[in-house]
Amino acid sequence: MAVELALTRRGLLRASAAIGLGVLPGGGRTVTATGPAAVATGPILKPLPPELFTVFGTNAETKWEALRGQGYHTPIDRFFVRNHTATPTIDASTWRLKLFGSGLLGSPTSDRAIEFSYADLLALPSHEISAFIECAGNGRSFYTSQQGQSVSGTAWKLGAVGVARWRGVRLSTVLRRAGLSSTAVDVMPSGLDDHFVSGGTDLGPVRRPLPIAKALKDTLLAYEMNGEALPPDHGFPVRLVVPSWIGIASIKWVGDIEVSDRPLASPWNTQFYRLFGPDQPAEGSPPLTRQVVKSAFELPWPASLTVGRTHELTGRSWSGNGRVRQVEVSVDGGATWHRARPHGGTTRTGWLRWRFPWRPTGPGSYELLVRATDEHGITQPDTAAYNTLGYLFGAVVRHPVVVA
Ligand SMILES: Nc1nc2c(c(=O)[nH]1)N[C@H]1C(S)=C(S)[C@@H](COP(=O)(O)O)O[C@H]1N2
Ligand SMILES: [Mo]
Repeated sequence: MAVELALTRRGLLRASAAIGLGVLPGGGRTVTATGPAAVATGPILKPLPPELFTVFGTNAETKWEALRGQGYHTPIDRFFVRNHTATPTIDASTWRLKLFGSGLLGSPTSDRAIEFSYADLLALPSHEISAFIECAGNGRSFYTSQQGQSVSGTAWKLGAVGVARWRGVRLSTVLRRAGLSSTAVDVMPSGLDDHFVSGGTDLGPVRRPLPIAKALKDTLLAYEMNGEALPPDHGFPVRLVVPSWIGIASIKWVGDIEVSDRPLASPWNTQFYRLFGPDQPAEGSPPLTRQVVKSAFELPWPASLTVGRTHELTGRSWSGNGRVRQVEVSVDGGATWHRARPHGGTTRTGWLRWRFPWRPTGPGSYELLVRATDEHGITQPDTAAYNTLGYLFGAVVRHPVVVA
C-alpha cells in the first residue's frame, strides 16, 4: 500500500513536470481535443546515444549489445521508439480519456463522452504486467538481406522490441465503469499525436480497432513503465499495452476510445498491418494480431570476437503464442544445433534470457544462428513468408561474427 501511494505521488510529480514543459516558449504544435503540447526538439524527446540506438527518421532501434548485462526488463533509456510522427508533450492536468460509441450503454456520442481524468485513473485498482512491445516490422531488413526480397518500411534489424513492467488500470475496468454494453464488438483507441499523412493523404490520428475479447482479456491502460511515470516517448500520460500483439495495437498518448457494437476500421487494420503479396490471399490477410517466435544475440552487428578463448554468448527469445520452451544455437551455419542454457525464468507475455558458451575453432568469419521453440511447439523456421510490407519476420537470423 505504501509503495502504491509513493508511486502515485511520483506519477503526479511527473505530471506537474509535464505541465511545466507545456508553457515553455515557442509552442506551435497543438494536440487536438484535449490540450496544448510543447514543441518537440525532434520526433523523439529522450537522448538517443549511438551506443544504445540506431535512428531511422522518427524511430529509434535498440542495439542488442546494449542489453547485455541488463536485467530482465529493457531499461527506459534503451527501449526502442516507434513514432508515426513525433512525441507530443501532453498536459496531464487537462488531459481526459473519453469513451463513446454504440458499444456503451446509452450510446453516448463523442461530444457527450464518458470522461476519466488522470487522477481518476490513478485512483482505480491498479494492475502490473511484464510484457514485450514489438513492432510488427521488427526484423524487416532480413527479408532483403537473407531472402533477397524487396519490402517497404523501416529497415529494422531485431531491435524493435523491448520488455517492460507496465502498471495501469485494466481496460476492462475502465470499459465496465463507462457502461460497457453486451453488444460491443470492437474498441478503437486513438492517439493524441499529430495526424499521420501518407502519400499526401491525411489518414487522421493513429488508431486501430481491437476486438472486445482481447480488450477484456489482458489489455492494460498503462501509466507507469518500469516503476516510473510513463515517459513522453512511450505514451505519457496513458497508453494501451496489448500483450503479445503487434506493437501498433498498443496505442500511445490515448485521447479517446470508441466502443462499437459493429466492427470498426482504420487504415491501421485495412491498408497497414496485414500481409499482402503473391503468397497471400488476393485481398490481403486478416488484420495481424499476435507476434511470432523470435530470438536475438546480445551482440553488435557485425560482432568481433577474439580467437583462442571461450565467449559467453547471451541473448533473449520471445513468442506471441506464449512462453519460450527451448532455445538452440548453431555455430556451423545450421548443420548442428545445441541447447542454450536459460536463466531467470519467463512469462507468457515476456521473454526468456539464455547463455551459450562458444570457443571459436580459429580465426575467420562465422554466422551464429539461434532458434526458439515456444510452448505450442512452434519453432522458428529457416525462411519467413514474404509480404510486401515486411511484417512478422520470424525466421532464424544469421548473425555475422568476425573472429580474429
Ligand atoms: N499514438 C500512437 N501510438 C502508437 C504509435 C504511434 O505512432 N502513435 N506507434 C505504434 C507502433 S507501430 C509501435 S511498434 C509501438 C511502439 O511503442 P514504443 O514507441 O513505446 O516502443 O507504439 C504504437 N503506438
Ligand atoms: Mo510498429
